[in-house]
Amino acid sequence: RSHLKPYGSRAENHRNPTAKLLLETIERKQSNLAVSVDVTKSCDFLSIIDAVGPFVCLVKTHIDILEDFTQDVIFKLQKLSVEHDFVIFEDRKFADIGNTVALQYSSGIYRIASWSHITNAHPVPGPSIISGLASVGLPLGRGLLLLAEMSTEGALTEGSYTESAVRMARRHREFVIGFIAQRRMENVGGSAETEEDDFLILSPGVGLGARGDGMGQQYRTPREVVLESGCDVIIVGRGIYGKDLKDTEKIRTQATRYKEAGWEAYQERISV
Ligand code: BMP
Repeated sequence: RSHLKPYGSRAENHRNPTAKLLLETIERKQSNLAVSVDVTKSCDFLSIIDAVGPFVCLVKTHIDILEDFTQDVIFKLQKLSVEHDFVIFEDRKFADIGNTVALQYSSGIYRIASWSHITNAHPVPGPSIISGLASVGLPLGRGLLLLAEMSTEGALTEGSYTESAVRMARRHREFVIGFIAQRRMENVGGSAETEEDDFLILSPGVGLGARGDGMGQQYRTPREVVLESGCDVIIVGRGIYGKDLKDTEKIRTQATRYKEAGWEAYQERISV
């Protein structure tokens, strides 16, 4: 099974350049940690990214949360991405018809496709959401994740919905590099696993402290996510920066803690 192999050796299973880049970055930095930087001020956004940069394979953004957004933020984000060697993932969760998502992805204030290596979409509109986004993202070498499952209590992303998401992804392997999900998807949707089916599983809802946030979020530990559920990347937000956004020392300590927990779980996984 592909996820029992080292990240670096899995790069060859992928034709999409962003999938290769992510796997190679994970291997190079020995980190399967992604930090989700959900803060409203550009200065906090950039200082958290600068603090966690050395410890992560990927930075996940919700760019529309920033209340003082300017193009300069993107310029600085891209600079940090090169300096610290991490992949950028704008968690936009597109969910509209092909024509609309193509415009939302390429245009507007954010022009997401121009700077974000990876973005994601809900499969709810059907395959046209993939072709719409691919018309913009593929020529730029970008990659797409489908939301096959969500981490929240009572999420509707289960059963035949998740199975259909996996089947949609299999038909668009050139652009869909994997899933936002809580477990591996190889055995979902009726097809046996092949090397081709080496989808990347990025998993949010990860925490070493509380089991929830009182607003529906549910947390599992890196060990549960990586070792027991076979996910490839742990996505951690508040578990790393908490409430004190200026305490970069603490943020670094937390990032190191999650990085080590994620990597230990992976090493145990590939050693069996
Ligand atoms: P936190 O670790 O602070 O709970 O943040 C989780 C992040 O992952 C948020 O940015 C949220 O939008 C995202 N996310 C999630 O929590 N669950 C999902 O199923 C999908 C997500 O994108």
